[in-house]
Amino acid sequence: MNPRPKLLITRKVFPEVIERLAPYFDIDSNQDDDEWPRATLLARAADRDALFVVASDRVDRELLAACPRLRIVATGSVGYNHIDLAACGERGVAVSNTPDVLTEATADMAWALLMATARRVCESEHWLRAGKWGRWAFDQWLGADVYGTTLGIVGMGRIGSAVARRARGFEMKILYHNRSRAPNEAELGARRVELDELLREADHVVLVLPYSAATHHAIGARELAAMKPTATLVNIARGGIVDDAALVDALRAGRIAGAGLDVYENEPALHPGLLTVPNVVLTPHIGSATRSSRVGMAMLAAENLVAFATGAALPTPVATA
Ligand code: 8YV
Repeated sequence: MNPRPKLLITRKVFPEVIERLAPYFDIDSNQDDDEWPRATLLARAADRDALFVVASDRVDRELLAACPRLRIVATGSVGYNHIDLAACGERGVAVSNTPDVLTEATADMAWALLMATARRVCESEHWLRAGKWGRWAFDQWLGADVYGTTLGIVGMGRIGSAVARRARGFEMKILYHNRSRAPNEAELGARRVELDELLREADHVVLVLPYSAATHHAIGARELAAMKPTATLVNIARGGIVDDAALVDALRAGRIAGAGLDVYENEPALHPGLLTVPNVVLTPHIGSATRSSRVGMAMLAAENLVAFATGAALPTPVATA
């Protein structure tokens, strides 16, 4: 009988996920969730046939060269910008991701950030906690309207569409920018426009596009200057899509009203300016962080690995060629 393939799980996962994988793999895993230096990752991965990684694990040529037996990389994320697909393709390494299972939770989070930013929920809460609430006033903590305003969605994939669906309840005009036309645009009541028009017209801009070299700093000083001074910006996609330094400048100068951010250029490190500007809501990359969504992601990564081990088709492959 062939020995079981060797699997490395780089982060702590749910017990049921280990149980699902255990019959099929010889497992080495980081269930203490230690922070591995790069050299540890390379060393622990070196003799593995399969890797279960997350978005902070860079799968590049260096790692692939260190893992000559590697045949599959299953990432517990929908985003796969941390994986060099061309290099995986050249080496015959399959790649899978975790679409769908996190769509609704992540769309909910976009709305949590949009609402909190528009209505200054965090800013006013900090003020209240600091004991500064002496009396009520007509012009206290005035925020931006959401109901009936214009929403601009940049990136109209699964999550973008889920954000748009929610916007219908707020009777918003929906503009979107995407490489291709969304097949469900009529159903969503959304109109495809160029990025500049979206930035000019939208009262609230939500970024839901994948990160790549082409989308690096897609929102920089020029784009922020094109937005309405009353507008808000939400990023639940990836750090690097927004030029964080330019955003800090824009927030400080009042070129936009506020921002809600779940992702950052060098996370978990933050641009220091973000911690000093008041009109920004900051969350630590929790877009998919509901139990059902995170268990769903880890389980889907596991199902891809089980399919690999049993010679079945991967349920959610990422094209590597
Ligand atoms: C993950 C994400 O929590 O799926 C993604 O692409 O950004 C998040 O849902 C994170 O990437 C962990 O791998």
